[in-house]
Amino acid sequence: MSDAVTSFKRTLCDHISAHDRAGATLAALDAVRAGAITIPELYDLLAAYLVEVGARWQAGESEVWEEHYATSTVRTIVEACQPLVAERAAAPIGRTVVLATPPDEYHDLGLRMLADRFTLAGWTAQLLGANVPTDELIAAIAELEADAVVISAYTHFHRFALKEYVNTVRAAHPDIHVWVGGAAFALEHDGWPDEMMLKPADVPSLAGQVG
Ligand code: B12
Repeated sequence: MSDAVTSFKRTLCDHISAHDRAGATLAALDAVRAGAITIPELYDLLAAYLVEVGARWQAGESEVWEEHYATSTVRTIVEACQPLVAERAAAPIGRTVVLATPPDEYHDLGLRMLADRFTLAGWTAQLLGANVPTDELIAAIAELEADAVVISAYTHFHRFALKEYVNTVRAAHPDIHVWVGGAAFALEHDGWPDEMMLKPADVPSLAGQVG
């Protein structure tokens, strides 16, 4: 991490610890506009920060509401970056990706960030968000003329449920490219083919694999 990014992270954490959502959001936007940090670097930093927040709660060092507060502030920052994402997006590459989490999976912030990485790479990224019923995902893929679908799972329970979800989507859309990811796949992907695995950092080089 460069000195500028380390210093920005300290400023950001200070604002969130002081329950200053506006200050945190302005600090993030200023850092991106000034070129101190790129949007993907900002998202990596925010994702790592939330893992730290979760660990503090698990260790009994912070309250549940503080985890919710931090998550909600991070979401505000990500949404506030939307105009900057649109400004910095590569020229359209003529590919559409639909992003969703399966039923009962409410962890969608990582997926939200991933949607912006696709936009920056020139894709049309259509984010459906969390808890999307199978039939609705199948309908959206058709209506939005998607080339690919990205599905995220956070817990192993949801990773297990994902199998049927993916199989049903593939039966309805045999030609669609499916990528899965999220924290449930962070350590290994036993039982899942390599070609379905995706790393956020690889998004800029994906277009050639689809279509
Ligand atoms: C925020 C949060 C929540 C929020 C989610 C808000 C939201 N809309 O996303 C809320 C409050 C809803 C929540 C609920 C729950 N949570 Co929670 N939550 C967290 C927390 C603090 C942070 C997660 C997060 O947003 N991380 C930041 C994002 C950006 O990271 P990410 O999702 O991993 O995404 C990164 C990559 O994985 C990747 N990525 C994501 N998706 C995809 C997809 C593809 C294809 C690719 C390539 C990459 C990719 O991109 C990101 C990096 O750029 C973690 C703590 C932790 N240690 O992680 C617990 C945590 C995940 N939660 C946990 C639990 C247990 C729950 C609950 C069951 C709690 C409860 N008893 O109700 C419920 C489950 C609700 C449900 N049915 O889904 C556990 C999971 C344990 C486990 N592994 O089984 C954790 C780890 C907390 C803990 N230490 O116990 N949670």
